[in-house]
Amino acid sequence: MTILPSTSHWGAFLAEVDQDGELRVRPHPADPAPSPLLDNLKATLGHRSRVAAPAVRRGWLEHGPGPDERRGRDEFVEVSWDEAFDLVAGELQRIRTDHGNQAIYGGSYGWASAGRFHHAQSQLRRFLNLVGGYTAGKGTYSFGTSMVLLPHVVGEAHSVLFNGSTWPTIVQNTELLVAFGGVPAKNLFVTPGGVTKHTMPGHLHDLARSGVDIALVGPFRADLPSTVEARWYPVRPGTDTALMLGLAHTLCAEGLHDKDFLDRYCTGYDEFERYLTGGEDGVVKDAAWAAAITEIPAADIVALARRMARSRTMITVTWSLQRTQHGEQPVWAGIALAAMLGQIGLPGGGFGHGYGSMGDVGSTGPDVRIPALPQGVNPVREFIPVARIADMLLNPGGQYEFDGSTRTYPDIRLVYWAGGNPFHHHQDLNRLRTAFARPDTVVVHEPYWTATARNADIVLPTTTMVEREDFGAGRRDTHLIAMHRIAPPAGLARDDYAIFTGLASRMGVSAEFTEGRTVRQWLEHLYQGLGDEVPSFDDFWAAGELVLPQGETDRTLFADFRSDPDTHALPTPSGRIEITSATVAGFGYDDCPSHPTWLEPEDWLGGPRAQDFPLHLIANQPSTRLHSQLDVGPTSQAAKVAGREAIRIHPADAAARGIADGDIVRVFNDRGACLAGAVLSEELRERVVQLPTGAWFDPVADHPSGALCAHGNPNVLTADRGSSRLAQGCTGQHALVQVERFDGPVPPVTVGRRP
Ligand SMILES: Nc1nc2c(c(=O)[nH]1)N[C@H]1C(S)=C(S)[C@@H](COP(=O)(O)OP(=O)(O)OC[C@H]3O[C@@H](n4cnc5c(=O)[nH]c(N)nc54)[C@H](O)[C@@H]3O)O[C@H]1N2
Ligand SMILES: Nc1nc2c(c(=O)[nH]1)N[C@H]1C(S)=C(S)[C@@H](COP(=O)(O)OP(=O)(O)OC[C@H]3O[C@@H](n4cnc5c(=O)[nH]c(N)nc54)[C@H](O)[C@@H]3O)O[C@H]1N2
Ligand SMILES: [Mo]
Repeated sequence: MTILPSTSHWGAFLAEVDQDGELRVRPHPADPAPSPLLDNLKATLGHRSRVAAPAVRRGWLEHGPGPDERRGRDEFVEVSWDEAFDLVAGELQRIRTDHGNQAIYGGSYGWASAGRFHHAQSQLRRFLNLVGGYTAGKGTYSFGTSMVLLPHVVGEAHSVLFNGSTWPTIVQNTELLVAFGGVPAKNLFVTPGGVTKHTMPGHLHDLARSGVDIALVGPFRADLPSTVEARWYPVRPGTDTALMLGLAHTLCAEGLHDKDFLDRYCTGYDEFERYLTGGEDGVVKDAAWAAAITEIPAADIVALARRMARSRTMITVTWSLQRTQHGEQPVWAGIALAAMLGQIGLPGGGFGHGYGSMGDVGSTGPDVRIPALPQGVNPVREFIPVARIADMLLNPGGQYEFDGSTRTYPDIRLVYWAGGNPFHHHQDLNRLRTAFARPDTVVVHEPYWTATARNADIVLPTTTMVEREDFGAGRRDTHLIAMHRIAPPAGLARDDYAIFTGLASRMGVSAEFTEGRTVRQWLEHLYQGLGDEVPSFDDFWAAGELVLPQGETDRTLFADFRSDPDTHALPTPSGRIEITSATVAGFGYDDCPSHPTWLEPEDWLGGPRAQDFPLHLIANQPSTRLHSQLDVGPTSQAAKVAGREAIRIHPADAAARGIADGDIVRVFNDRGACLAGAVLSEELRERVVQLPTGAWFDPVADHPSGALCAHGNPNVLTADRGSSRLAQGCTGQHALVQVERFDGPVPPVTVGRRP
């Protein structure tokens, strides 16, 4: 047995298959803080949730394509690869001829696996582009709202998201870190594409010892490691904007705002000030006003504002805050507040977005450009904002607004998914099931019988990253890792590349798709994109890794802008930070007005819905896995309570409901219900519960209490609505719910094995 290198989104590793056929995994030797998620990889090989052979839904096989309510409820019939290829190629051909390529939805959002060549979405798009294209999905679930908003406010998004002050700069220069959403350590093991050295735990350790004063703003104390001392402001979820406005009003009322900075570097502060002081709507947004909304005492708000004005202050906002209804506002208000402090562009001061959301935010080192599989050009221009998938399927021809334009949903006949799990990532899963009944055909490539595979017509089993050859690295990685094949493919699984090669040959584009290359030849070809200075591919492959050139980069867009706002004008219409945006004002959206504004969401504790559903659910990222990936793995399973996903609930809220630690509870609202295992925790503020995403959706048919997920997927509870007409971003982070002890006969969780 040889131990071989590979990498994952949560870390590089070495692995071998032992005598019992089990995968043994150990972290990369250079990793100072390996991720506990590595253990989940043990569930990869031969797990009973693997898709063993191509499978076709019986109803589709017998009656042919068409809308079908039984999708997701039917049984599957295994077929040969040849039959599967004939069916998929024939159906693609039919759709193209009868409806045109825009009737194919190839957005296929999702994280798939690390590895530059076998990146499932790139493979899918390369293939679809060669056969006439597809309707695309624009943006991300991660920061889709900020991606649309930030260009209006500061001209572009990338610099804000990925090129802010580095952690060492913050540790050295920042005096006060005001962290909206904290710096959740659990998230920092993950970087898309791979990560060799986890440096964040070290940075957090340095932060703890640095004496930086920290204000943790958020409903969940665990969003900052307990080893990092902080003052906790347990704000009501979804009200951060009101808190920021209260802070801004205090700065303004006490003359603590930096008028020179606002004059020289910003536009539209006066309108914003008029709004703060009540000139716009008669409501003064002072600390007392903010206190009533946020439940943070007014005196604390005033004191915090004064402290912010006195210190080198970094305001950070996690991405979770924009994954909510009106999620544009906390990001825009955070920037306005930082502008009032006049520290944007100073080392360790200003505004940061996503510190604590991803392993590479605030990381040092250059952005490495690792070669990727060319996708070609999509001849179809049609797209949707990615999180509008169910709306699109349910309303063909329907109109909606997006970033200043009115658009029409295309009529989708075929949905093609490879490398994502919409029955993990999308909101209101009961609605999504209805939406998935609409197209003629759903094709899914998956290694596992996820809920998305179960809701397909044709499921094509794919290899996992340990069953094929590739190479991978993250955006700011230190190493390019040779991903060796560690085990043979499970069952009849094939690489996404092999599957598309089979389809391409049936559709007459095989030479264009493969360019005549084997997998190994593709790897060699892509590797050449690194230039002449690197060792030969064979040497790289034998060594198992390549150390990437590193350099310190802490020169931010805003530092240049600060040095000279004319030479380095921002790419906004005014060249300045737009605290008020004439462009956004021109769109006339009441759900995203011209400047940062407090807008009540539907799901918040201060609104009328809270009478029926009095607990605020935080549906955040799981600490025990990446999204839904390897939910059947040991790290993920070890944290389940009574076989269900764990829901954290404050002891007072639990006591009021007769719930004890370890009880199975039913979490519900008017959209759906799921079971979960109660964990009592004082780390939450009262009236907040936390149930992370990622438990594989396991709907119980005909349960007396209505649609019920036996396993604990919070997306049965979240609302399927865009952030606003501006960004139409995902709003899955929040939902109002009720929780009760579940005393009925407990339905088993069955999603972890083949259907
Ligand atoms: N309520 C709520 N919902 C959310 C969020 C939230 O905060 N709250 N967050 C959102 C965010 S930020 C994100 S990014 C999304 C994540 O949503 P997704 O990215 O869709 O979630 P994953 O579980 O990573 O799905 C990846 C799927 O690809 C499969 N896969 C892995 N490797 C391969 C491969 O090589 N080939 C193929 N064909 N398949 C492969 C995996 O088995 C898995 O099923 O969730 C979103 N959903
Ligand atoms: N272990 C692990 N790490 C991950 C991922 C994973 O699945 N697992 N996913 C990765 C991906 S794709 C992404 S996009 C990032 C996402 O990064 P984020 O979106 O930042 O992560 P979340 O965990 O969803 O949310 C962070 C914290 O925000 C807090 N929060 C929620 N609502 C509010 C609010 O209204 N106000 C305040 N002040 N705080 C609030 C929650 O308590 C939560 O723990 O994480 C990445 N990292
Ligand atoms: Mo994400």
